[in-house]
Amino acid sequence: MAVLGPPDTGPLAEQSLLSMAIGGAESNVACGLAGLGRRAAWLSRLGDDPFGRRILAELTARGVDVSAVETDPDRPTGVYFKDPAPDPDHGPGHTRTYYYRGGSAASAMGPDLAWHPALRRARILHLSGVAAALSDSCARLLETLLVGRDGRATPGPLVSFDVNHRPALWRQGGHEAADAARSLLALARAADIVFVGRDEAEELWGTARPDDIAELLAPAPTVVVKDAEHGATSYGADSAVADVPVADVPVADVPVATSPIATSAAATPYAARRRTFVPSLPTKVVEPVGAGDAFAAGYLTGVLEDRDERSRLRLGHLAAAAALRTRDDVPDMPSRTETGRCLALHEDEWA
Ligand code: KDG
Repeated sequence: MAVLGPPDTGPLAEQSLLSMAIGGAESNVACGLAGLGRRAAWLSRLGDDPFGRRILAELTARGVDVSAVETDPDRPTGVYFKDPAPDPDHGPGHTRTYYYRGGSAASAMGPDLAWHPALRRARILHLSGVAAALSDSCARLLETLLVGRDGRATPGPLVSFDVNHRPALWRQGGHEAADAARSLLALARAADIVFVGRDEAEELWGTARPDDIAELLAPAPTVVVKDAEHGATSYGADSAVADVPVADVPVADVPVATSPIATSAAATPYAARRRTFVPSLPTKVVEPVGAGDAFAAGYLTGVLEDRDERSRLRLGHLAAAAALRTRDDVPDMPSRTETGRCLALHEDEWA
């Protein structure tokens, strides 16, 4: 998406000049991975318009492979606006977003894309719940990629899923809160790695304790529960990527599900699994948008580099801190020297 917003913290309604940047959960993750030195590709659809051209140019400049991105001559690129004025639902410090994505090129993606050759070359396919709310066809694409997998026995990329609940998009699509809860739960349970915020799990499913969230999302082999400035807890096994074939396209932007999905997944007891907590880094927050995507990029970098769980979570926090310090959705990632220094810190020296 193109992102338009005021250059400062003034209310959107009072602005005469807006600056343009790029955003969108999946492309943000792709940029984060590329910024951390991994190979990343983004698969989506853009309009044949200046917004689409800007997105392609910026992703390319950031090192993301956009060769699989399709252009739709009949539909516009999705756009969203940021309003830094206090949000009545969330209070000060929370940027409000206004979406113009109905009928966009990306919203017309559908299940046919699940067979795109680029997806088979990837080691990790990263998907986001934002796409589930975009359209019914996008919803079916995510269902095909996640729920429609032949169990986890089918060879293919490790599938990572960030719940990314966006109530405004679900409302725009004419859905009740219960539709989002049901759909996102089924998608999350079908993933190999799930990222979810403690607050969004509470809002969606009424479950606030990280242990309970992990239990709810079983049988996903790895569940990472993020708790804002407090820290992140992961549940699962270190061997999550050991069995997947290695190829070279780590990220794809593919939309998800809107239609009702059964919620009867069998519960795997997480109590017996590895539980790792790493506190967040103290950081001056300029704007939180994009921090979750940066966290996912950092964590997945750790997975691709076969690092231990603590290092994966540390990389997530480091990348998230970079996003929190900027108003842009896509931050510059910490250098190799910086990540190396932070990974080497003793536990007492971290945070
Ligand atoms: O996670 C950050 C993204 O939310 C932002 O860049 C825009 O994808 C976006 C969305 O729909 O909220």
